[in-house]
Amino acid sequence: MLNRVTEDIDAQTLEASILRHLKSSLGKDPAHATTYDWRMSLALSLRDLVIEPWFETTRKTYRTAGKRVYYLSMEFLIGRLIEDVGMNLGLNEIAAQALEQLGQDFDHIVSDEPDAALGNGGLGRLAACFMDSLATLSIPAYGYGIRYEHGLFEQHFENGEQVETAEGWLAQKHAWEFERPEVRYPIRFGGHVSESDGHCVWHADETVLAVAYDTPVVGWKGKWANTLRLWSAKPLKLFDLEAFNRGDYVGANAPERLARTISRVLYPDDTTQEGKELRLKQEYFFTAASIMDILRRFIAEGHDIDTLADHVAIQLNDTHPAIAGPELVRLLTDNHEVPIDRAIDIARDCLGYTNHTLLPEALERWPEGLFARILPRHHRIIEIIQDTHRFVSGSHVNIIEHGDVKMGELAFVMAHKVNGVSALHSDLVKETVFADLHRAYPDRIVNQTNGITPRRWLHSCNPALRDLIDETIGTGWADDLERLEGLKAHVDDAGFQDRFRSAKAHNKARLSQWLLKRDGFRVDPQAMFDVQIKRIHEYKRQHMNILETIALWNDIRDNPNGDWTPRVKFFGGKAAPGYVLAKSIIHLINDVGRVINSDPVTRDLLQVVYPENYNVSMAEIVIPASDLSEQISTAGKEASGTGNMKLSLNGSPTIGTLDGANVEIRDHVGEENFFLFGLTAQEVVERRGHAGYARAAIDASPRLKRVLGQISDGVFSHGDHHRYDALVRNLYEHDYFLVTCDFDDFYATQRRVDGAYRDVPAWTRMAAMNTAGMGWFSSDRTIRGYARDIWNAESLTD
Ligand code: 26Q
Repeated sequence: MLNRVTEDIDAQTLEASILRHLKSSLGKDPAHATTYDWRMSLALSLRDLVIEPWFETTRKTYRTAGKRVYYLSMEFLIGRLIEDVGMNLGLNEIAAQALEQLGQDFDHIVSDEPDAALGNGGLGRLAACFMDSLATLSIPAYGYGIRYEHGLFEQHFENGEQVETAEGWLAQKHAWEFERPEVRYPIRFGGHVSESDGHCVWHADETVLAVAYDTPVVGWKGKWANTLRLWSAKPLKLFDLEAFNRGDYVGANAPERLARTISRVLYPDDTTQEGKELRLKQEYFFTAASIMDILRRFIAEGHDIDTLADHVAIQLNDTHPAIAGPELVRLLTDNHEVPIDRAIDIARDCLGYTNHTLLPEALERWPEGLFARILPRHHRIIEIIQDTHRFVSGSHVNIIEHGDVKMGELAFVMAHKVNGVSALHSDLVKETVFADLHRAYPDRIVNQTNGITPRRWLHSCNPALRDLIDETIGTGWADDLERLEGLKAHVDDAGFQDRFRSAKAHNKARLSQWLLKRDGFRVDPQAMFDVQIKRIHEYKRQHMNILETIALWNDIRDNPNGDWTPRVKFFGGKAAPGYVLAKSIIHLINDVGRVINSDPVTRDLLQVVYPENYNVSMAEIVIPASDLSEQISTAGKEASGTGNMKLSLNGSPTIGTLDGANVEIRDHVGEENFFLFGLTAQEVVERRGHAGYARAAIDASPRLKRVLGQISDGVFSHGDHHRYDALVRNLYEHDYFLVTCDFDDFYATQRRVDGAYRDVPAWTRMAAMNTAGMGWFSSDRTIRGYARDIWNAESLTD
C-alpha cells in the first residue's frame, strides 16, 4: 500500500529524477558518473519526496497549538539512510528498478553510503530509534545534537589489537542535510559575572557561533517528518585579517581553529568520564543553542512565557545536556525578567531526565573550579537551584559536593520526571544512585522500558523474515508490532517452521558471503551462530564468553568424537581507546580465535569470528543471521540493553542473566524460550560481601582453572606468559563483575543450548516464539509511554 506522497512515483519518474540530480546537483554526465554520483543522486531524489510531508508537518504543528517534544542528545547513532527512507516511502523496489534501467545495482549503491556514526552505542542508537517512532506516531518533535565532523572512530586490528583511526563521514557531502546559515546563535564561555541593582550580567571572554543543519526524519509510510537539528561550531570572526596583515599566518586562522574544535569529534568513551574542558564546552554548546532555538520558536508564536511548559517538553538523554536546566533559568531570569523561583519551576515543568547507568564511574561530575571558569553564571544559578531544592524538599542532598558539580543530581532536581530504561533498572535507580532524592521526591522516578524501531530492525534488515510474517499474519505489523502475537498460532505448523528456518538459513548465508568477501573468512553456515555484539566492557563480560569458548575447545579436544553441536562464536564491538582492560579482552578474543581457527581437530566444530569495526550497518547483517543472543552482563549493571531486543525479535533466543530488559524479554517470550543463568542482582551484591569469592570460585571449577592456566602459559600468545597478566590477576584477585562466580553456570547453560539446538522443530519453535513475543519492545510503545507519563504530548494523526 502506498501513501499520498509517493503513489504517483514509478520507476520512470524516479529514473528521470536521478538523472536530473546527476546533471544539476552533481554536474555529471551519466557516462562519467561514479558510484558516489549515483548514490548522491538517488539520495537527493528520495530527499525531494520527503520535503512535502516535512512542510505539511510544520503546517499542522503550527495549526494545532499542541506540545512540541525536544529530544536533547549528545549522540544520534543513525547509520545509513537511503534504504531507511526508501522503506518508509515504500520506494525501495521502484528505486532498484530505476537504477537497473540506468545500469546500476541498488545494493551496491546503498552500501556506498557511510554510516552516520554520531554515537557510541546504546544511548545514541536509542535516540535514533526514538526519532523514528516520534515521526511514525506523528508527534511534533525535534532532535537536537551536534554535527560532529568525525563520528565514532574506526576500529582496526593489528596483530589482534585494536587501533583507532579517525572517521570521516563528512569528507563527502551529506546528502540528507540542509544547512541553515540564518539559524545561528552566539554561544559564550568564560569571563565573569557582575551585579548591578540585583541584575546579573555575564561578561564572557570567548564566543563561538552555533549554526544549524537540519535533516528531515520521515516516519512510516511518509506521513509525517520531524527535524533532526544538529549544531556545527563556526567562528564569530571568520579570519583575523589584522594578524594576517602583520604576517602572522598561523594566528590569522586561530579563531576558526578554536571554534571548529568544539564540534570536531565525538568523545569515544561510553562509561568512565573524565572531566575534560572540551567535553563540557561541547555539552554547553549544543544545549545552549537548542534552548535558545526552543525559546525563539516559542516566543515567535506569541505565547506568554509563563505558559512555556504547556508548549514545550524537553527530554535530556542522560546528563550530557543537564546544563539545559540552569541555561533555561538563566535566559528566563536574565533576558525575560522572570523571578528566579518562578524560572526554576517553569524549567522543571519542561524538563525530563533519562538515566542510562548505575555505574558510579560513569556518572558525570565536573570539578567546580573548571565549571565556574567556563560557565560562571551557571555556577551561581546552580547554587541557587541547590538552595531552593534543599529549602523546599527538606532534603540534604547537594548538587555541588566535595568540589564537584554533580550532573545527575542537577538533572534530577531540575526535572519533573526522571526515568530509568527498564523495570529492573528503574527500581535500582530508586534504591541506589538516587535513593535519597527518591525519598525527597517520591513521585518523580518512573520507568520507560527501552524499545527499538521494528522498521529498521526487522522490516528493513530482514526481508526474508518480513515476507514470511506478511504472508502469515498479513501486513500492518510494522507500526503495530504486538500483532506479531498472531505468529503464535503457527509456531508448531511444519510448513511455517520450514519457511522460518529457510529465512534464517538465507540470512546466515548472506552473512557468510559478506564475511568471505570482506575479510576472506569462511564460516560454516550450518553451525549455530552465537552472537555477542556490543561495546566492550568488563560488566558486559565478553571475557566470560571467550573463557567459555576456550573451555569448550578443551572439552572437544579431550573427546573429539563426542556429540558436539558445531558453533561459530561471533564477536563485534569497540573498546574506548583509553580502556586498557577492554582492549586486552579484544586482544585475547583475537588471539584465541587465531589458535582455535587453525586447529584441525576442532575446525568443523568451533570457530571464532571477530570482524573489525562493528557499526549499525554490520548489525543489520549480523542480527538477522544470529541463532543465539549473548546477554551475559553482571546482574544489576546493564541498564536495559537494546541489542537483546533486536536479536530476539529476529528469531534469536537469548542466553542471559536477569539484567536490564532481559527480565522483561523473558517475561514476554516465555521462560521456556530463554536460557537463564547466573546470579541475580541481589545475589551479586551479597557475593561481593564474601571475602575471596573469586579465588574460591576458581578453586571450585577445574574447567575454569585450566583455562586461566592456559592463558597464563601463553597458549594463545605465542608463548608470551605475561600478555594477559593483568586480566588473569584481575579475575583471581578482584573480579568485581563476578565472571568466576557465574562461569560454571554459564558453561552448563551453553551445553543445554547445544542440546536444544539439535532438536530442530523445538528450536525453531523457540526462535519463532521469540519473534512472536517481542511486539511490546517496539520503540513506538516506549514513545507512547513518554508522551503519556512525562511529556503530556499528543499524536497528531488524522
Ligand atoms: C560521558 C562523559 C564524557 C564522555 C562520554 C560520556 C558518555 C558517552 C556515552 C557516557 C555514556 C555514554 C553511553 C551510555 C550508553 O550507551 N548506555 C546504554 O544506554 C542504553 C540505552 O538506554 C542501554 O540500553 C544500555 O544498557 C546502556 O549501557
